[in-house]
Amino acid sequence: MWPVLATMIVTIAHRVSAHGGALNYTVGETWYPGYDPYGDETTQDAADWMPQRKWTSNNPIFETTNASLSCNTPGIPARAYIPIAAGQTITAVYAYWIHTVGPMIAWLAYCANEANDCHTFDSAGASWFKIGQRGLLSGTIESGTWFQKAFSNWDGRPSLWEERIPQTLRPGRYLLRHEIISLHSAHAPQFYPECAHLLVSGAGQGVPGEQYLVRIPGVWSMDQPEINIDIYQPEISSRTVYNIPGPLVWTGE
Ligand SMILES: [Cu+2]
Repeated sequence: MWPVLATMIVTIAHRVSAHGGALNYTVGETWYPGYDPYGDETTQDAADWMPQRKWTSNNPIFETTNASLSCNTPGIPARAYIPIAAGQTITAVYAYWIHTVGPMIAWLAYCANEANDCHTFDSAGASWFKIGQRGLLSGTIESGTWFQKAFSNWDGRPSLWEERIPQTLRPGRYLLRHEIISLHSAHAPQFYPECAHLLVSGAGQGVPGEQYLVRIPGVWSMDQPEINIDIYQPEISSRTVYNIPGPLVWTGE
């Protein structure tokens, strides 16, 4: 499995020179291919096996109010689901990642229509909650080690981002959203979101409270100093703390 995956990823990496996104997912030993933004659209749009919402460019989104901020452009729902048990870990696989500064956040949203069907669920109406976030691990905002910096690599191997589905989460169908925010351009944050469909099993009853829930777009704004930031400004560049904005992570406890 892994040599095949690595070969495919290197192929994609060579074809697409800039930026990036979540290309595949793994749960345990099982690999779920996502939407290849530079692959054949007709085949992928009709694919029964596709668990990732459609995206057609790995370019960033720049506007905090852009409707595509929820599930990228065009964000058309997928047909399939990645099965996962609450408490299990899912790994998002990126071909490679080149940016180094800014937070990375994993989100879930219950597909809150009558049928609990993500294929007919509009992400504009989603109530998102964080299940994990990764920020500045050591050093300073400008030159320290962010998770994003550790995540980026140039050696041809994929970058792996693991997050756990909260153990107590109520089972059902959910959107999973991986978001990388890159802050290397002063006052010009870049957002890289991709969404997948999850079918969560388990016996939990956990539902996050209102204080954990946000709309996307909505959660980010250029009024937030952590988003509208100039990391090269001396007073900011030397800081050793970066508070990831938005709600607290819901751990299920
Ligand atoms: Cu980029």
